[in-house]
Amino acid sequence: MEKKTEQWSDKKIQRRTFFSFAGFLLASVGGWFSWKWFSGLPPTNNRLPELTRDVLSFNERIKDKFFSHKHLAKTYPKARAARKPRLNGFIGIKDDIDTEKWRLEVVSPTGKPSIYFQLKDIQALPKEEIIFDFKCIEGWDQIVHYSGIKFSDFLNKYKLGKKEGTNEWYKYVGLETPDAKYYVGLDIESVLHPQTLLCFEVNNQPLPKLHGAPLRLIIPVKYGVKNLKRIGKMYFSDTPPRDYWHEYGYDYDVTL
Ligand SMILES: Nc1nc2c(c(=O)[nH]1)N[C@H]1C(S)=C(S)[C@@H](COP(=O)(O)O)O[C@H]1N2
Ligand SMILES: [Mo]
Repeated sequence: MEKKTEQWSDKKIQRRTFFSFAGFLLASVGGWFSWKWFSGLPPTNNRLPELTRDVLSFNERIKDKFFSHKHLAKTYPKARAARKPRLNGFIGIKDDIDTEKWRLEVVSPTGKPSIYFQLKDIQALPKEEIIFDFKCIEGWDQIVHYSGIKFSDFLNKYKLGKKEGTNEWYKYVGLETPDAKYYVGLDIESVLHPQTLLCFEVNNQPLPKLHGAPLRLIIPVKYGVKNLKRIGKMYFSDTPPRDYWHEYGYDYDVTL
């Protein structure tokens, strides 16, 4: 009885050895043939650029994930958001504001008259929300829940931010409070980032005055300083717009 099992297992081992060796042979021969096929393709063959393009765009995707403005900030479940988000920085928002009379002024880069938007023009776009870790350069952070519209949707819908008659974006966007006391400059890549929002709600409620009513910027790829509250004016340029904290020596970019 014991003898028999031993014989069987010997046979099994032999069979396995044979198959794995055959598999190895097949793989090598297959590999050699596909290499022959690939390298032997005439340069005019359409399949060749297609294959290399696949590899290139794969590399591109990896690069974008780790090194570009396109990476997404981490998001959290709503339950993690602060019920009473911290308030910080009140430059340009201390005066009272009549949100009915408020308008967002968008300055024409070519000297035409400004365009003025009401809140309802902004709220006409698809609503988006984000729950993310808001980080202030002073050293605190907090998970917050904001809603608004994508900045990119706003620009695309109202055809703003591109050079006249072209498909080319201006390199920067400038934002200022209505009294021009606080102002920031933003690179266009960060403005067009899918998580960059023009917000009118926090925790599903209209923005309180000190969080930037009626409209504030939420730009999760940057530190708090760039998240301008109470936007009054927007403009476009190819040179870096003036930036309040940069004038006090902070890094212009403050990308996280
Ligand atoms: N108008 C205006 N926006 C501002 C500031 C400011 O002083 N004035 N401070 C900035 C800074 S430094 C931070 S950390 C955030 C704080 O936003 P919060 O008060 O909603 O938490 O607002 C930013 N936006
Ligand atoms: Mo901040």
